[in-house]
Amino acid sequence: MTKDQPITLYYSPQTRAAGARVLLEELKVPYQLHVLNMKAGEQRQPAYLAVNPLGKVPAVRVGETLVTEQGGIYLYLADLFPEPGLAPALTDPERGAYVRWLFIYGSCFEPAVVDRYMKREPGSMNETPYASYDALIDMLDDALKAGPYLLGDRLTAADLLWGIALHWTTMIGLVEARPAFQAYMERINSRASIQKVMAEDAAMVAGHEAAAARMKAAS
Ligand SMILES: N[C@@H](CCC(=O)N[C@@H](CS)C(=O)NCC(=O)O)C(=O)O
Repeated sequence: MTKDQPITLYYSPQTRAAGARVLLEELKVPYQLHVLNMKAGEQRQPAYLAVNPLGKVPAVRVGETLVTEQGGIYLYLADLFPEPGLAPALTDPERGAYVRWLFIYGSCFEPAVVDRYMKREPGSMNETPYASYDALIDMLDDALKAGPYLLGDRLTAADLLWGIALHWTTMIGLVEARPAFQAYMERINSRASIQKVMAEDAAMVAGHEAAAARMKAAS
């Protein structure tokens, strides 16, 4: 059964893979990290391109099953390990809102913040997959003002994804830290799982920088 198979998370610290690791911590399942040093370009080497031809993390392998893309990984893992209750069941009326927020993240929020980061003109509302940045951010604000979580009282895997995403996008000024976002981020980011992953990431990054510098000096 897939559920009892070993889990490998293809990982690099302080990247989008951190959220997938936080989810595994919250699901309380054993996993191993396959760490890629992006500062040394390991994600573009053939060994990793055989896992994800896009050279992007996260990717997760559970037994024979490989999943890439943050939304896909959250959806898959939270369903595979339902015990902590981070995924409304297929028959739960809240399943629709849950899946919507997971997909809004990848289909709307990521393109919106990347457009802003690249200072790209997004085009008209009907040309843009997220309509407009303001419409998207207002929709998120409305959901979080009602709070405390995206689905109301219930914490789901979608909150881990969004809490972490708001943390890095507000930190670099791509998204304004509206009061509802601030309160939500504090709620999510104070979780022990996130604190643990952030602390271990900081140490890992320092090791990667030193290794990349040694490789450069030796070349
Ligand atoms: N669409 C992917 C994007 C993942 C992504 O952009 N990951 C970055 C790290 S934050 C990456 O792997 N970059 C390595 C590279 O492009 O060389 C997802 O949502 O999982």
